[in-house]
Amino acid sequence: MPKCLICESSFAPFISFGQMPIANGFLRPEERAEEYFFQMEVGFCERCGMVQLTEQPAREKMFHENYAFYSSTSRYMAQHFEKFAKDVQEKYTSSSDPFVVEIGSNDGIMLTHFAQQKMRHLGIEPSKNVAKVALEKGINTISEFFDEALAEKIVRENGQADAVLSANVMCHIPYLHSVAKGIKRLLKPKGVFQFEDPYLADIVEKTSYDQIYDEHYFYFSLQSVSHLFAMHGLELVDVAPQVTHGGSMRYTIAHQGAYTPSPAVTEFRAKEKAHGLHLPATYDRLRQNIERSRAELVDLLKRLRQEGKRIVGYGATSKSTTITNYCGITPDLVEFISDTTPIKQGKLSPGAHIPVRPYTEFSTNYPDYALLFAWNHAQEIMAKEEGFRLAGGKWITYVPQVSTFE
Ligand code: DWN
Ligand code: SAH
Repeated sequence: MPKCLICESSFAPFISFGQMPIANGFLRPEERAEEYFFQMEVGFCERCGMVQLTEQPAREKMFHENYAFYSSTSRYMAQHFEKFAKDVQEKYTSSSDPFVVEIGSNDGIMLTHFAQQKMRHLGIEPSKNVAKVALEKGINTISEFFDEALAEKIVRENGQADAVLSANVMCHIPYLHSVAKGIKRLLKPKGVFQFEDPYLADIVEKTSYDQIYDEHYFYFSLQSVSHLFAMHGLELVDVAPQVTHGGSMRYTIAHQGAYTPSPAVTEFRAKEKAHGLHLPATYDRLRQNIERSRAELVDLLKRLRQEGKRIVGYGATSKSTTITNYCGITPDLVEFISDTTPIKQGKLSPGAHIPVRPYTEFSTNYPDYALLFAWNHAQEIMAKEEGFRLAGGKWITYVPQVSTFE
């Protein structure tokens, strides 16, 4: 039986997705023979409440000099991180020469707002290509994986930090004990660690199982997060739900006793109990919902194809790798996937080998249906796709339910 990476208890997986490729491993046709797969299973640790994969590919297979996700591809996300940065500046950077660290800073989408203020900052970003984009924007960035040893080095060279930030990164790191020790070392006595990640309650409620893929080792709740950090003398002092990535939670962590926990912590803990996030039965139900969602999506796509409709994917997201591989969606069902990211274009989607094409191929020859793989950006996308709607195009979504809309 696999062991929980947080509390070392044994747990049984509640679902297996079978063999999955690297979610962001877009490939050239000639690379098909060497494509890497791993067994993707997810389990719930009854002891500490952590939902987690049982296996993950080596980090260098996922995060490297050709990492395919560039944060700045969404304008909405750029605004989100600007607000995040402003909030941190207002609340936590009043010391004489504040220092802010971001873990997994990607192309600098958030740190740019600290660089513009000429505030001391440091981005830690192991994927060299996206780190290079940040460096070119004048954002201090080192291309390393964050862990305890790196935190020690940062403190030696820069002193401790007023704020350590991280968005959609903590859930990617299996060695979280080393990370938590690093945070403990890095924070000033009144310093805060603020991070956000997709929230387990949203995944369960919306059956958004496409959040499950190689990079996302953990699926956090207040219960699992507070337990983990308490093991290292750190305390969960605030939480704030976010609409990003289909429902996320921002957690504020500080040294034990440094701040009084906010009422939101008590409120969301109670909500988690009411939703049964601490009960194995919740995950049995999630598995059933996932299986039903898959059957409905495959039926819909097959029916539309039998009617002669053209279907194109919208957004070659990491999430779409889970959907296409688990549902067996290949180019006979989805002709191609449109994506604005140059590094993905002209390649094949991981595992399912659906061609990824530039956005112009979508906009100059609208399909009958667009399968919205980037459903988390629906608001931004609907606003710019009025033309598709006016041309009679329809959307297919699978979150929270399989359905079509105009
Ligand atoms: O956690 C993670 C999050 C932050 O980002 C990473 N593990 C990887 C990545 O996940 P994702 O690939 O599911 O993220 P997105 O933001 O849902 O990806 C959107 C994709 O859609 C990008 O490839 C860009 C593309 N896109 C597009 O073609 N047209 C996006 C928008 C908004 C558009 O209008
Ligand atoms: N923060 C950005 C990027 C999220 S994608 C956003 O929210 O849009 C996840 C990022 O984490 C990738 O850029 C990846 O290279 C980085 N990453 C993965 N493991 C890491 C680690 N151990 N330390 C720091 N960054 C890491």
